[in-house]
Amino acid sequence: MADKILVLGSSGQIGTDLVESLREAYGNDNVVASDLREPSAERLAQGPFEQLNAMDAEAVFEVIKKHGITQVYHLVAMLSATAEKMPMKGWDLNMTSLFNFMELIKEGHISKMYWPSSIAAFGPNTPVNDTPQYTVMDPGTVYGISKLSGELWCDYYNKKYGCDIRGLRYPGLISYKTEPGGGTTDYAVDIFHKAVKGEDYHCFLSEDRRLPMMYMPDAIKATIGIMEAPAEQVKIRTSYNVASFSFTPRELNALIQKEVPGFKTLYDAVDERDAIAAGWPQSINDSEARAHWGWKPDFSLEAMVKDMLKNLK
Ligand code: AKB
Repeated sequence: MADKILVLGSSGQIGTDLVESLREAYGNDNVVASDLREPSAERLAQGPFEQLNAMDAEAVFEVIKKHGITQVYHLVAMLSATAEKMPMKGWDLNMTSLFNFMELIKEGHISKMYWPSSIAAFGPNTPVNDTPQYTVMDPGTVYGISKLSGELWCDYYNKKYGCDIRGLRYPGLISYKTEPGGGTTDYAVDIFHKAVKGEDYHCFLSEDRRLPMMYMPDAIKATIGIMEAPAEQVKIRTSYNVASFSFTPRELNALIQKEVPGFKTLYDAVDERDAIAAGWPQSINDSEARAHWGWKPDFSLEAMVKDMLKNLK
C-alpha cells in the first residue's frame, strides 16, 4: 500500500517547501497538507488540504482515518521569540500537539512520524563551538525547554512502545518561498527582503552574533532523508544534530554587499532576541547524522546568498 502523508503546519516556512518536495516524490494525492490557517487558492489547487487544529485530538484522529494517513510530518510549533511573549501558550501548543500524535502512533493508527527539534534545545552552558550531539543541554527559553522535553518524550515512546519517531535539531533556516514567523534567526531571511527592495536593514541581533544556519533545500533534504532512512540506521531517537554553515550578521551583510552594492545593515534595532541567540551554539557537530544515515548538505554559504537573491528578485 502506498504511503499517505500528512504535513501539519503546511503553510509555514518549512511546510511550504516540504509539501512541494513530498508531492514531487510521492504524488500530489498522497500528501495531505494541513494548517490552522486557510490555504491559499494555489495551495488548494495543488492537492488535498485539511484545515486542522493540531491541539484538537478528535479532529486530528478524524483526518488520519479519513485519508488513511500512514506518516506524519509534525511542523506545528511556536518559535523562540513568540513563545517568550506567551510562555504557557507556547508550551501548551508545542507539547499538546506532540502528545496527540505520539498517542496515535502508540495506538497503531500511524506508523511513522517526524517531529523537529532545534538548536534552541541547547543552552548557555553548552559548548558553543562544534557543539556535539551529546552534551550539556540547559535551554533558557520556553521554546528550547519544549524542544528538549519533546526530544526526550520521542525517545521514551520509541524505547517504551516501539514508536518510529524521527527528528532533527534544525539550525536557523533560510528560505525565499515563505517568510519565517516568530524566531530568533528570522533576521537571516528579513535581510534579503530588504536587500532586493534596495532598502537598509535594521538588524535585531548584534553584528558579531554567530549562529548555525541552513538553506531550506538542505533542510528539506535532511528532513526527507531521515524519514526515508531504514529504521535501524536511525539510532538516535531524541533528535539529530545537523549542520551546514555559520555566520554573523556582519559576515552575511558583507556577502550580500558583494551582490547588491550599496546595501547596508544597521545595528540600531538590537532587542531581546539577541540575548536568546547568545545562549545558543555558534556551530554544530553533526558527525552522527553523517555516519548513521548519510546526511550531507549541498549548499555553501556563498551559494545560498546568490540563490536567495536570484529567487527573491
Ligand atoms: C527560532 O529562531 O526560534 C528557530 C529555531 C532556531 O528553531 N528558527
